[in-house]
Amino acid sequence: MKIAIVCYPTFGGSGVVATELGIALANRGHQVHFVTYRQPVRLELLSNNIFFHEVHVPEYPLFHYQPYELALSSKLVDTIKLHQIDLLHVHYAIPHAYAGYMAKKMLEEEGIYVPMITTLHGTDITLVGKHPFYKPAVTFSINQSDVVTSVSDSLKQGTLEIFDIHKEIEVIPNFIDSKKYSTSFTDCQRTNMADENERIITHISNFRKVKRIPDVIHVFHKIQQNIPSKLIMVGEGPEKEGAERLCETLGISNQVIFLGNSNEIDKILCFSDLFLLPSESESFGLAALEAMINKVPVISSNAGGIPEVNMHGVTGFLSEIGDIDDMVTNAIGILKDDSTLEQFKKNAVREAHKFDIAKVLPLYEEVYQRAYKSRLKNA
Ligand code: GMT
Repeated sequence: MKIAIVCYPTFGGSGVVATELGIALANRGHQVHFVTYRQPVRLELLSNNIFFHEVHVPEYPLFHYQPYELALSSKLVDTIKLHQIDLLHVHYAIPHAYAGYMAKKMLEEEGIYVPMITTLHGTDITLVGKHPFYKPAVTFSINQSDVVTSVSDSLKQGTLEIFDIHKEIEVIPNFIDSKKYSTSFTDCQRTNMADENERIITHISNFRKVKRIPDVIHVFHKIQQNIPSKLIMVGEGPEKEGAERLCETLGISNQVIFLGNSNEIDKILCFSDLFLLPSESESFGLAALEAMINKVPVISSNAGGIPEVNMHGVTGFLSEIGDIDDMVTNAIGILKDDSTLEQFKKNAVREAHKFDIAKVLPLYEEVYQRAYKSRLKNA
């Protein structure tokens, strides 16, 4: 099949999922065309069945806001016609489902019918999409999609509560390619990061408010009073500066390493003993799953879809949002001795395998087949 994928090309989870899905589809013999404003970060190599089409938005001084949706929908129309694309898969409703719908309509004028699959990822619904300024357009474009998928059951329920949706929402969870991790690094270069007697605790995110970065620091502050440890903070975002200042105030700057954005997440997770994810809201928590496949147990909040990934008492622990003391108690419970930590590590990787791409990819392919058949009906 020839599939056009629209996504954000940045470090965010939705872009990562879309890119990894595209790569996996290409490995299965499909032809995949990414349409976005920059080559996606995890898309290192293009090949004879992976293409990238850049959306350019020409600057014009009259416009206070440059019209990205317009440029994207035009690019979709051109790409779909030129490469005879069979279906369109848009990740993140805003503004991708809206631009995709416009492209569909323009193509229909020319007698071309392309089904559109919209995958909801989280903040497009829970944070941005529900804003009254966006809600009517988001509701409309979700309802106009041929198939709608959501990355967790929690996000599905949230979407149905917030919007007036009369389309079936199918849950297809996020995934991980466990084969990529079976050749795990044996030399984790742990000694570069911490002393031998120290535990390594990691947090990876886009450092937005929703991630509750101060909770990460406070939880670590209390853990290190009981257990010698280092904290590795990976990512960039608006809360980073405040986090650095908080570390100074608490006198723990020499134990916290800020690494910035990284393409070597698995190398970092390879030497980690614990992952912290105290988010306010999280539709799935792909970062937690990436930790788990790298044998790292997770201490998290119970927000949104996290309980569908992190199994309480098995792969880590869940706490109420903001319950720092409970997170500390749970973290110490895991880190206190090697045999307990080892058990949680084993559980984490075992549970992560349940989200292997080999199990999830067929669910997307089945959706594509169904949508493709509707294309034939409408042709
Ligand atoms: O977490 C973020 O702020 C990034 C956001 C995104 O749009 O990429 O992540 C969302 O999608 C991921 C992939 O489906 C999910 O794993 C994250 O849980 C979700 N984030 C939120 O719901 C806050």
